[in-house]
Amino acid sequence: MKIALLQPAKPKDSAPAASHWSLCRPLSLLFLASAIRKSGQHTCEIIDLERLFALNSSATLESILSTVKADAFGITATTFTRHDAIATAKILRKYNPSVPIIVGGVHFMYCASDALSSVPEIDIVVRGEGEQATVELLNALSKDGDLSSILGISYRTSEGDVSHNQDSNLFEDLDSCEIHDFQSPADYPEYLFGSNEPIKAVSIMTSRGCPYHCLFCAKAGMKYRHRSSDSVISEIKYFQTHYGIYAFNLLDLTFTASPKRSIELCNAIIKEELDIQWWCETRANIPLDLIPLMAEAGCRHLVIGVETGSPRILNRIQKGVDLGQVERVIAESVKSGISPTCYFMLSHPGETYKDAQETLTFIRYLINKYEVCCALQPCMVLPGTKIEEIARKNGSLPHNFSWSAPYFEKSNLELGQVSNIPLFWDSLSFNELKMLLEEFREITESEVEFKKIPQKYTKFSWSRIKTILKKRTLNEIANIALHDARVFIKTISAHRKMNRR
Ligand code: B12
Ligand code: SF4
Repeated sequence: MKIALLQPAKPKDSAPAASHWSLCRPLSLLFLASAIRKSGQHTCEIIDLERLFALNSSATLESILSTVKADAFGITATTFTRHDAIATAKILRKYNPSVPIIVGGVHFMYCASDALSSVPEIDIVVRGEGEQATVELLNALSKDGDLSSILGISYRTSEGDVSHNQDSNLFEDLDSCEIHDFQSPADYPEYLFGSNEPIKAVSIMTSRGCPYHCLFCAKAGMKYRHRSSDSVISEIKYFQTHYGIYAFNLLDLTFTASPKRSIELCNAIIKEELDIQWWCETRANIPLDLIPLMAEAGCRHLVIGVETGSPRILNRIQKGVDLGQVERVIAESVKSGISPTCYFMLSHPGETYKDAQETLTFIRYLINKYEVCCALQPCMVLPGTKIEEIARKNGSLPHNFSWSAPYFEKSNLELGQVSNIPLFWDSLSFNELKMLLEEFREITESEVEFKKIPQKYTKFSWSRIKTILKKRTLNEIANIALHDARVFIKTISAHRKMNRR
């Protein structure tokens, strides 16, 4: 059986920020493709509509989809792309009335009933990780069509009722997913996240899940599992040898969720002298001595979810860290040559204007003292989160809110947010949020411009220079030298500007 796996295009009315999001290979579909290939019984084709539209903005969804032929369709979606996923399903059904349409991904996994009862074109929802369920679905659809024993799916029965099978187990054998040879990274303009310079990069995942329970997070509390160091190293080497890529965005939910494993992987990267640069997301409660090791293994940028500068709110949202830990991780990162970015949010449950002011004060302090980059945005409501539960109770979401119904909130755009995901409202008003975000922009515009100094060029260790000399051609070394000289001059002039102020 052949399945066409589709990633929807991104909505056209996105916030300005969305235009900067880089295209990256659709990892979720690549994992499914790898499982299908491994089954040896079925085939698949990946259609990345986001990429196709980025290449050709005058194409229409209908013109692309009308020619796609398969025995089943699988569509992935985030909450941001849910409406485009639904539009995709409708067009596919129009041209293929009897071909089953399966949906999955972080959006649909938490609102299967909603999707099946509101969108007749969706036949099956895969509620969890899709590797096993997709293969089992293809097996069943190619035989008698009996779906009753497939774990982790919801579907419409022949009587038209929605039926939910039991949850599936999480996928454990992460080393078995070989996705590196699907879709060339050369087709994706992906760069190292957090870097001021466009450094060609590719996204990889070294683990899945996160043991923490942040109220707003769509993947909170999902069991943590990781790949072996050998498997990660061999994927890195594959991209180095086949594509000359030396920079990697590690898309793990929390790269440091298991410090023991992070230490193991960093040591393996150092031992192999891979000479890579990488970006990852972490939390403030990691052992401080892990940070210099990560730097030695090539970590250049990391994101820390700080969320708020108010100790009261930090406690209330059960982040499990304090502001002292945040500051220590930042200080250690900067000292080690890693540039940290701190993510903050406004409009947490119970957050007052005074709490929000504390967030701005903390941001100003971090920028002044450590020259860190900070991002601030209002809290969004995502399906399956604790925040969704609270939003339905406090009226922030109407009680009959459906994730499948059209949703366009123009005022979100005024706050720099995507227009199709509801924001969480509690104590802060729209005008207060707007003022706070304006104040944040003023802080960052005046401070960051002069203070964001590329740490990696000020901290060139001798061992790194030796590794580069060993690995690169003369031409590449000359390019690196030119590039560094340019950044050095920029840095000096930024310092001079700062001193004049
Ligand atoms: C890379 C990334 C981005 C990139 C690019 C994403 C892109 N091109 O789509 C950028 C930086 C642009 C980005 C932006 C945003 N992101 Co983002 N991002 C991620 C990240 C780190 C990795 C996504 C990924 O590849 N996951 C790996 C795959 C394997 O997981 P998966 O998608 O769940 O797939 C499995 C199952 O769901 C299932 N499955 C998936 N699809 C399908 C389809 C079928 C047919 C089947 C059967 C099964 C199935 O099988 C898969 C394998 O087991 C995730 C966090 C994470 N680690 O997952 C956040 C995440 C996806 N982002 C998130 C958010 C909130 C955003 C933003 C809204 C941020 C913002 N505040 O503006 C924007 C929206 C952009 C968007 N396109 O949706 C949330 C999504 C929540 C939600 N309900 O949608 C996540 C989960 C982070 C989080 N912890 O909450 N993001
Ligand atoms: S630490 Fe990050 S990934 Fe884990 S639950 Fe919190 S926000 Fe989600």
